[in-house]
Amino acid sequence: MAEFTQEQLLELVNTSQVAAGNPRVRQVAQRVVSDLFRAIDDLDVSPDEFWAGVNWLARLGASGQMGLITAGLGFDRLLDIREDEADAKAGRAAGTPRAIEGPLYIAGAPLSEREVRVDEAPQRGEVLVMEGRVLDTDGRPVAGALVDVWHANEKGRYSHFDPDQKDFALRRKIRTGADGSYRFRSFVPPGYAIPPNSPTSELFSALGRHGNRPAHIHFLVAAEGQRTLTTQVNIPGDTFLDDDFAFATRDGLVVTLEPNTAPAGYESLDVREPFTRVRFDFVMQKASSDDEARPAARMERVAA
Ligand code: MBD
Ligand code: FE
Repeated sequence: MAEFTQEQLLELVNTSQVAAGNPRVRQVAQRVVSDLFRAIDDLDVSPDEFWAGVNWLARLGASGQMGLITAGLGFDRLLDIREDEADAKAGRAAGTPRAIEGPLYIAGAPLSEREVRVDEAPQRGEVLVMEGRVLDTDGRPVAGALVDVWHANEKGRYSHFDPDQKDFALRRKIRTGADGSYRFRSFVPPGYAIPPNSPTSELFSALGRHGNRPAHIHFLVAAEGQRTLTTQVNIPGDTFLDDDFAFATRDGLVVTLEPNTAPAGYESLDVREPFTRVRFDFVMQKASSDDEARPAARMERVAA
């Protein structure tokens, strides 16, 4: 009764049940456990190897780096590819390409109407003004869209995850005007590198991989009746543009940096010197359900 082969044990683990539970959770858990049992046997994983893996997962969870690992092992991009495929199949592939949210979004950034300075004086790096409109797939402006923007500081670090930065530093929300327009001032950010001496860097060095992302700016764009758009734009010329550790860069999202020597018209953003201008319109798909239009980031969506 209590002596099992591997197969009998797996069957017991997967079928034991005293209540209905959640059928979908049962289905996914059964599959994952089955695949892991098989991997342990196929690869002859030793007890020390197994417990080293569990120890690493425990430290990973405690470090708050789960989202770095999902990105670095390609899961975040996989979900985007699958959504793109579903859109193509449904004949609704359109608008600005989606790009992964990443693990560094924080909800609740300060809201401004139409424009904002995202950074704070003193200026760090090249002055950047990014501007454009939020449009629907028919080219009509989306008024009152909420454009959440966040990016790394001059050291490649994100506020909230960095004790040296103020709350919501380099995180802002902009509501588009009647013509769908938005604009903001900041600086051209550098790339990002995973923290050294961390569970993530431990795995990446064991895999012989680097943990760099090319310079980028994140956006979460939400508007009534439109499908919430999560995307990023990339700064051209970065060494890691085609070698992103998170596999997240995409055609159509590498912006053009335009040198602009005439700051007239940008006084409200305190721009008084030559600056780098980026023009970019966000094009949103029409939402096919209220759920698709929820103005929520990935963890807000699934929070109990
Ligand atoms: C980032 O800045 C990022 O955007 C992602 C996806 C993963 C790690 C750091
Ligand atoms: Fe990022």
